[in-house]
Amino acid sequence: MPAYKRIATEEAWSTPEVLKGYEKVLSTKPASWDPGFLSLWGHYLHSPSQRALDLRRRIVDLGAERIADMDASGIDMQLLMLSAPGVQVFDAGTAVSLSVETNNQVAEAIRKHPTRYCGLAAFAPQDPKAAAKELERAVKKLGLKGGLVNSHTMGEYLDDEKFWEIFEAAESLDVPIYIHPQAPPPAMIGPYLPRGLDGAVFGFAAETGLHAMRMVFGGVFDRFPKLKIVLGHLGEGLPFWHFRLDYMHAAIVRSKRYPGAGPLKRKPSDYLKENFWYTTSGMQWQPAILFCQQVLGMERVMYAMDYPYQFAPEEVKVTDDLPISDADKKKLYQGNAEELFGI
Ligand code: 1DF
Ligand code: MN
Repeated sequence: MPAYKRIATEEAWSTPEVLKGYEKVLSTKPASWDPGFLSLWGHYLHSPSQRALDLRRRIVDLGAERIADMDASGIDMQLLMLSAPGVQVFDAGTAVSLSVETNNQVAEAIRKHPTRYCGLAAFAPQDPKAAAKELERAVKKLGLKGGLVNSHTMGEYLDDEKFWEIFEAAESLDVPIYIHPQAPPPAMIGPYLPRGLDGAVFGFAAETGLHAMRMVFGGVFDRFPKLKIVLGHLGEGLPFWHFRLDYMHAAIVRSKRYPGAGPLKRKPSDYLKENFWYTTSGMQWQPAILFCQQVLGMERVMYAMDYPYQFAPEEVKVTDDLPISDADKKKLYQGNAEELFGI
């Protein structure tokens, strides 16, 4: 028995109602409306491949099969989040009502299995006021641990001030917002598609890293200095970029090159170190994990599996075998998540 609980912090679920909504989007919107969504859910909902079959069964299950899979891979607890793109492809009314409905459902599963599950709240950025209200309800009434946004909402990013009441709510509730990937939006995805680079293989990281950097350069954290953001996939590559981001941002500011990229109170890397937390989802590779721990600090990196997309029990061993102390392993697997999410 290890001397820590394994809490997996980016674990996906969905509901038959949301998947039915995706079917409706796929059958009613033209393919050009959102090629990334078509690539992702056109595949997972319709492919006869074993990977897609397993995914369709596992993603909607919060009962016996999921718990058995957790037991088989040594996962004590999952932090559940509504799988990408969540409610963010629906019209505002549908998105708000489905966010409320899915938050109620995940809260019910957590009540049934309080030692195995905790969760984040879905919300609908399409209606920022309703999103802020739902985040507050989900945290205060349902006991969810923060909010989840599946990156862009129909091509829009949260650095746009019209979304900032969501950050106001998160800051005043003192809960983090997880920015989970989704496919790049129509304006970005063109060159990714022909070589299969739009999804989790690379496009997700380009899109989600961009989202985080728009927030940093857009001054979101000067306006909301206590805002806590979580990124998966070891920060979508951003930890590797600190030096260049700082150097080039300073050059951009000095030369007054862009009206939308003005001076900031701190260096870009300071925000990435002080306002962001990181999970290891899909990145069970020791050199990358050790680099992130070195650059970001032992307190900032948390374990995640990315079930059921990356249900790989053997990868737990990679994390167990990291050449770090048992105390640091406990931070990675348990302590950092307990502290950040209030588990
Ligand atoms: C995939 C990967 C899909 C991740 C996901 O949600 C997801 C995938 C739709 O492999 O297609 O969350 N992921 O986080 O790496
Ligand atoms: Mn994921």
